[in-house]
Amino acid sequence: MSQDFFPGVEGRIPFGGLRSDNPLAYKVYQPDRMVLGKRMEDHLRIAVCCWHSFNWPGSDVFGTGTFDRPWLDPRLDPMIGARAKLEAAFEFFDKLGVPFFCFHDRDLAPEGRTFAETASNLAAIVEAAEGQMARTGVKLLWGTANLFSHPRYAAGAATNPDPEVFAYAAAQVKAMLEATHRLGGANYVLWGGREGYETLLNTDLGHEERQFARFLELVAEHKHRIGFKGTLLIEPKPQEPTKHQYDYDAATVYGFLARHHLEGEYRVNLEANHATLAGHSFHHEVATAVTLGIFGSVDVNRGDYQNGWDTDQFANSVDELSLAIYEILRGGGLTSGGFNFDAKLRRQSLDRTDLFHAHIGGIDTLARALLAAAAMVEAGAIERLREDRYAGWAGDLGRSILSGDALLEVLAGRVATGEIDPRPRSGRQELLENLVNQAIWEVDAAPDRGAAD
Ligand code: XUL
Ligand code: CO
Repeated sequence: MSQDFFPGVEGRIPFGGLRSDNPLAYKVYQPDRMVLGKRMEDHLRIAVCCWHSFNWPGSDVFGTGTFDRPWLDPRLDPMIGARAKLEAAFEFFDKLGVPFFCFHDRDLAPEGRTFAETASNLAAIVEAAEGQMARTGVKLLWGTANLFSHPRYAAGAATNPDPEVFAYAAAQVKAMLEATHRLGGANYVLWGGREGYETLLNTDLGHEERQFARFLELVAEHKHRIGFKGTLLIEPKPQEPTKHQYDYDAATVYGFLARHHLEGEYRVNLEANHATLAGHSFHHEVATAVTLGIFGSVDVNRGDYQNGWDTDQFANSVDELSLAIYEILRGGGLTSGGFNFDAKLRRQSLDRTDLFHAHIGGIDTLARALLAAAAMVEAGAIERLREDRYAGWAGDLGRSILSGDALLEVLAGRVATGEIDPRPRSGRQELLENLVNQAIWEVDAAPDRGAAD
């Protein structure tokens, strides 16, 4: 396998600007550009994921892999393949110029014949990754354990009816949490793809809930035991592969965490198309998580509005992402989280450079959405209209209701005398929608607005 897996791209992807005719240049993304007093790179904290981009051959339920990923050849010694994959992945991260990557244990280190062999494979790859990280300066946004591909997890990992599977999953998460800690990961993610049910006829919902809560308690306990300072994140998804997943959406996850007194230990990693599958907009999911105090990180991608499954396409809508980023900025911005491209190429995107085109487009979309969201924050008009809508709550009546002084009897008395006689007011939705478009168009017209001096 070649030393240089992406010879079609020489060196770092440059910034070309909006008029650039170089398809392998950023049109908007400039890591050092200042936006609201912070570097663009620090606002977005972009990551590439290893699973779709390096460990998926381009297969679908009807067909085999189509991509040129020589390290996935089953005739190859799995560890030789794993090392070649790691090198190609770091060459890609470095040329793309992103600060972070993310991986599942099994994306980079193959499962062995025994747990001990698997653990030693992971340890060897973690050591190699450490070297690549030192060489390139690319950091780990988060690690996670694959608790869904192996047949042992067909009926769930933490929520499996067999406690031995629970124990096996616990051992796997312990190893990956420690690997993430060793690599200085900023977060650790738990996505429960098989934590749910296929049929209620064979499922003890209450028992599985207790198991799941216990699993999360044990992971949090181990995090503190080893001194891992990163954030634990749960990634909500309503279904697929399981018919129903317990971590349905941000609100469901919050309810579960609060019921088990775990809301101080976990936040959420929100994925754009998981929101769509749950019947929400991504804007809704981000706003809900920020409001509940559990917003953590983002898996950025998009679905297809005609398909009911997780198409994991690269994000390309500034309109949609600018609203989500607006909520993130209102909430104070990202802390340990980032924007991870949990997105995959289409099966016909066969050229090695297609992986660059996909990420460049997604990153520019994020950058543009950030500029639009920053313009909304700076103009302040949307926030002022929202505040004005609730202004009554700062008055005597509003305060007495919320403080608990005004009982129903008191309120009813004031209404009965005619002292309280509310008049409906406009919600100004169309005006607000125009202000959002104005911010987006303003960035179109003056792309350097907010740029560093
Ligand atoms: C699956 C998904 C996962 C998680 C990590 O839909 O999003 O890739 O992000 O396990
Ligand atoms: Co994801």
